[in-house]
Amino acid sequence: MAIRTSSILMLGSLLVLFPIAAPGYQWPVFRFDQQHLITGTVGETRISSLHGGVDIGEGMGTYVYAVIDGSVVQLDSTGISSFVKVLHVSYVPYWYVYHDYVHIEHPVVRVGDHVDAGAALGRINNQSHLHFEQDNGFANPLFWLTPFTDLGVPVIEEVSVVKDGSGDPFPTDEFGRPKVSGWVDIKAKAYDPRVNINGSSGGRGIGVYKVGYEIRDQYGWSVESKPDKYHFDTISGHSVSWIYDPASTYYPVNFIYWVTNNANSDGAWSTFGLPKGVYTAKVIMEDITGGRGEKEIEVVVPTTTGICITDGSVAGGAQRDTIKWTGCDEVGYGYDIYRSDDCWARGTLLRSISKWDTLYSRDQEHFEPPRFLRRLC
Ligand SMILES: [Ca+2]
Ligand SMILES: [Ca+2]
Ligand SMILES: [Zn+2]
Repeated sequence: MAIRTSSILMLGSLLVLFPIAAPGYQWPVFRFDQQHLITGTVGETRISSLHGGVDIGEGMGTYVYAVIDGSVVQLDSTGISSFVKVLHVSYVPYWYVYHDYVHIEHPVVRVGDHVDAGAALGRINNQSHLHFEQDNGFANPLFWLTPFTDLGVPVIEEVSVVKDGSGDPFPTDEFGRPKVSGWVDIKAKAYDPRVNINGSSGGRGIGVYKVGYEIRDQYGWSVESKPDKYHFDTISGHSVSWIYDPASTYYPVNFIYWVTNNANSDGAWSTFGLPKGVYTAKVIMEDITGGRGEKEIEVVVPTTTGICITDGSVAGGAQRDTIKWTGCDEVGYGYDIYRSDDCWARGTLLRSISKWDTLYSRDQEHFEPPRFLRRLC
């Protein structure tokens, strides 16, 4: 994120930080110098897509004004998603930025008009909010709208773990703790409170800005720390289906995040090779001003469930190669074998094996180290 940032100059051994004010712009409804109720934000699920702007809760008929000067480049005065699109270009510093003011009826401007900051564009229609979008969802206006204060921190209502891929729950132990193995997905039902005009919590709820997690072992050592799996400076490159569980809804707000997935691809917490024991999975959510919510659950790794095979672990032979492993004391299980560059990230599935601990030499070329064994459960 380039805005609300700092320039760093190295002067000998002296590190100097020069805060540079964000470009910033005023609010698009009166009063311009006061923040307004935020009822939606960038990155929320809209089931088949992600919400690309900020929703400003104002009544039908409220006038909407340009936040910055520019040219009206597009306009649609029909339907509930009627909008006015304004392009601002400035040269020192060079900046061009598009703003869509959506749910505007009776626009009072026309394509080609120049508007100054504060010029009226039209009125909010029966959707009773202004959808305000910057650069078609490639930017988050909450970084620019000035002033903006957000005092309510994200609320994580529920954390759960499921099997990566199938989404099935794990069995639990006598204390109700999930007994995890293999690839684990962490899910969290969470929201950030709506933001009132004075920054206070305006009730339930809007999307969070940043999603991540941390895994600690029973001694408190962090075994995996990913506090920023994804965040919403933009929705570009973000996929609703990798971020949100399909049970999510936005009316009413019920956002269930796949915490272990990536913004645009699958992901999971790997328990392979972890010593058996009790672990805590902590979900971390942040809002755009750094307000932070956390919630953790205990899970149990009942047995060491995988082993990384590297050089020397495969005994070559004329007829077959024997894969050795440790930590697997049951019989009657099978494996999936994955190629892995680092023995941690899952690569290509090479083969599924049932019950055997041997591989025939004709498969040898497929099993060059490093490789990864996955036990099926
Ligand atoms: Ca907040
Ligand atoms: Ca996953
Ligand atoms: Zn919206």
